[in-house]
Amino acid sequence: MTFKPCLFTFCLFISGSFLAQKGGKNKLWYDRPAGQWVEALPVGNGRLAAMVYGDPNKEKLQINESTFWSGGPSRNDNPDGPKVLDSIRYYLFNGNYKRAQILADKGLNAKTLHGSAFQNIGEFTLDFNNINDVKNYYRELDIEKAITTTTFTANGVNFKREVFASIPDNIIVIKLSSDKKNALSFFAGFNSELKKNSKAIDFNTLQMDGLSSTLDGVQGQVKFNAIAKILNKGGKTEVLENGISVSNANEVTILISIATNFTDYKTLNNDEVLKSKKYISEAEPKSFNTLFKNHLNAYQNYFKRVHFDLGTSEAAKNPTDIRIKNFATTYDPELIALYYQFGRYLLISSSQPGGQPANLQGIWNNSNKPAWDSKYTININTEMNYWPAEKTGLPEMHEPLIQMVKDLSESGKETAKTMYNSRGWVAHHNTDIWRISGVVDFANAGMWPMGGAWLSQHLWDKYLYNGDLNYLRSVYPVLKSAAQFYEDFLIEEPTNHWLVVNPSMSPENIPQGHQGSALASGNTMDNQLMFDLFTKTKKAAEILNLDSDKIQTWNTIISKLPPMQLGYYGQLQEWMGDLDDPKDNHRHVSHLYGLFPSNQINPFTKPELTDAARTVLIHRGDVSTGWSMGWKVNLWAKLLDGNHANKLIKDQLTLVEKDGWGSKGGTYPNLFDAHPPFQIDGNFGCTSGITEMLLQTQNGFIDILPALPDEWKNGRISGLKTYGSFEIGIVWENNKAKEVTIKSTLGGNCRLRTPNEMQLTGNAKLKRAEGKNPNPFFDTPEIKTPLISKEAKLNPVEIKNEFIYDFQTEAGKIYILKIK
Ligand code: FUC
Repeated sequence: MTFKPCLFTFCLFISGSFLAQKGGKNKLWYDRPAGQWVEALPVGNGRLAAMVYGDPNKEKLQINESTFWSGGPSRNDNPDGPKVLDSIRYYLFNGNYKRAQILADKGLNAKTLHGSAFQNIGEFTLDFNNINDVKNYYRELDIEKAITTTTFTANGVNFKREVFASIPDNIIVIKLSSDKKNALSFFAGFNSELKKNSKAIDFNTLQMDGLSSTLDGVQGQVKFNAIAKILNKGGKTEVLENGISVSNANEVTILISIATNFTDYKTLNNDEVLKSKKYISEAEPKSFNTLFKNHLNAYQNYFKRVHFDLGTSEAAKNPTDIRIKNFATTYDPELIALYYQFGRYLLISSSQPGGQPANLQGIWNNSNKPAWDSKYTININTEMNYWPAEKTGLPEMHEPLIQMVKDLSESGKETAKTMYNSRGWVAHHNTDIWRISGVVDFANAGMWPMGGAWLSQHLWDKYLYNGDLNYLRSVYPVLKSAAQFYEDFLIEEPTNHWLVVNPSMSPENIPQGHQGSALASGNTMDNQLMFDLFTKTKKAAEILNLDSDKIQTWNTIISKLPPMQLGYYGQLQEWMGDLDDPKDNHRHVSHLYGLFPSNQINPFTKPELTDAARTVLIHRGDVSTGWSMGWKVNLWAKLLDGNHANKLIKDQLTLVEKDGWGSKGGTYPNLFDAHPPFQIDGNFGCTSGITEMLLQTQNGFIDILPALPDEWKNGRISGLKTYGSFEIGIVWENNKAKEVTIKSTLGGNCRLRTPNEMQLTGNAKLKRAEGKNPNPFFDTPEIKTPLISKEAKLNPVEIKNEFIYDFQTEAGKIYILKIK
C-alpha cells in the first residue's frame, strides 16, 4: 500500500481502503486535533452524544447521555404563593416595584430547588503508544453521513478513525484501522468525576457505573452504566487496572453503550445495567458495515430532506476554523449553507422521538456544573431550539418538545394550584428533566409565569404544518388547560381596565423608573402571548367541534387584552408604560415576539407596528449574545430586509476562539454557537432565520425569497415546509426566482408571493390573489389597532414587488412555476 502525499490543500488521497476527500460541501474539517472542547466534533443519536477530539496519541471521546441529570424527581413550588400574591399585585399596580420584587423573592421564588443540572458521563480514552512523527493530519465531521473521521500518517503507516452515534442501534461506534498489519496498539479506559466503579469485566469489555450529583438539597438518584466492547481483529488484549490494553491489532471496532435508570420525569426504575448490556448484545453480532448502513439510512432519512446550495468560492478550500475567522472579509457562501445544515444536523442528533428535547447545550456538555445547569430556559432559548424543526423538514425532531409540554401540563397543574390557587397549568422561565415549574434563580429573572403560554404555541403551530386532526385532538387538552390557567390568573388593571398578567416581567429586562425591579404587569410580550394562546385554543376548539360553551369566555378575554403601544421615540413599547430607554441594548427583544415567531406584526397589513419593531431593533443594535443574534436574523427577515439579516449572520459567524464566559457572541471553531459559553440556541435560531430569508409562511401566503440579500445572487433550496403542508423548492438566479416547485400534501388553495412575475407550467393557471386566502391554514389573526404616542415619529414601510398569486392544488401533486 502506498501513501500519496497531499500536494494541494484540496486533494484526494487514496491508499488501499483509505479514501479521504479533504473538505467539501457539508463537511467541517481541520488540520489539527482539537485542543479544547469547542474544537472537538459532536456526534449524537438523540440520547447518546460524544465530542471527538481526534488526537493521534490520545483519542478522547467526551460522552453524554440525555437522561443523566443531577437530583431526581422533584418539585419547586413555593407554597407561600397564595399568601403574597394579592400584595404583590397591589404593589405592582401602585408603582411599588421594589417591594413587589422583595415579596416575590420570598413568597414566590423557589425556597431551595432552582432546577437540576444536565451532567457529564465522562470520557472514553484511547492512549496509543506507538504514534510518532505524525504527518498529513486531517479530521472532519461529515454532516451528510453523521460521522467523524480522523486520518494521519505515523511512522509511514496510514491510520484512520471513524466515530458515529447510531439512532437505530442505540450505541456509539468507533472504528480504528490502519493500512499495515498489527499497527494498532493502545490502552482503552473510561473516566468520570461521578463514577463509582470502572473496570474491565472480561478481556474485551470495560464497564463503568456512577451516580448523578446532589444539587439544591435533592439527592442525586440517576444511575448510569456505560460499557465499551472492544472487538479486535488480530493482536491481543490484556486486562489491566482501570482498562484494557490492545496490542498489534489490524482493525478494532469499539461499541459504547450507556443507559440510566431514568424512565420518565416521575420515575427512576429502569435497570441501567440490563439496558446498556442489551444494546451491546444486539449490536455486537452486526459487522461495522451493517451498523454503519443502519445508521446512515436512519440519519439520511431526515437529513436529506433539505438541500441547500448558495454556490462556492476559493474560501471553501480552507479548514473550517479559518473560514469562520475570515468570514467577514471573504466571500464564502458555502459556509452559510454549511452552518445552516449543521443546525439541522444538531437537531437530528440531539432530539429524537421518545427522548428528551434539546437542552441549552443540545446534548453535548462536558461539565457537571454547566452554565445555567444546561437545562431548559423557556423564556426564549428552548423555543428557539425548535424554530427550525417543522420548516426544515424535521417534524419528528419536534416531538420531544411536544412531549415535554404534555409533561409540564401535568407538573404545572400542581404549581398553578399550590402557588396561585388557579386551575390549568403554569410554568415559569425554566424547567428541567423533572419538569419543575416553579420560579427559579430570583424573582428578577424567574418571576415570569408565561413559560406554558409560549411553549403551547408549538402545539398549535405543529398542526398548521401537518394538518393532522388526530394530532390536534391529542394536544388540545394541554392547550385548553394552559388557557384555563390565565382565565383565572389574568386581572384587570386599574387605569385602562385591560386584562393583564400580574406579576410578570419582560424577560429579563428592567424598565426605567422601576427601582431596579424587573417585575411589572401588562408587558407587551405577555399580552401578545395571551392573544395567541386564546386565539389558537379557540380555533382548535372550533376545528375539533369541542367546548362551544367556552368560545364566548375566550372572545371576551381576547377583547379585553391591551393593544400594542408605540412609544415616544416611535418604538414598540416593551412595557405597558412608555418606559423604554432608547440606549437599551439588552439581549432579549421579548416584545418582538409579536413579529417573530408570532405573526401579529407584519409589513403587509401592520406598517406602523412593523416600523416600531424596526425602531426597537435599530436601537438594540446587532451584536449581542449568540442566541440574540440568531433571533435577530429571523426578525430582520420578517422585516423583509435580507441585507440586514445577512449582516447579522456575519456577526454570528465571527470566530470565538476560546471556550468560556464572555459578552460578545459568535461561533466556536467547531461551529457551535457561542453565547458565550456554548449555547445551542444560536445555531438553531440562525438556521431558522436563514429559512425565513428564503421562505416565509406566516402572513397569509407562502412568501418566496422575501428577504434575499443582494450577495446571495444565485442559489437553490428544496424540501422546505410551510403551513398547510406544502413542500417548497426554489431556484434563483441573479436575485430573481427562476423556478419554484410546490408539492401539495393536503391540497387546497396555494397563495404565493414571488419577487418577480412567474407562470405555472402545464395547464393550471395562476390568478392574481384577491381577498382573504380561503386556505384555513393561512388564517391571520385580527389584532387590536395599536395606540400611538403623540410624540412618535413613524417611518414608511416599503414593500417591493407585489406578485401575489392563487392557484388550486390537489393533494399529492407537484406544481412548477417558472420566471416569466
Ligand atoms: C436567559 C438569557 C441568558 C442565557 C440563559 C440561558 O437567562 O437571558 O442570556 O441565554 O437564559
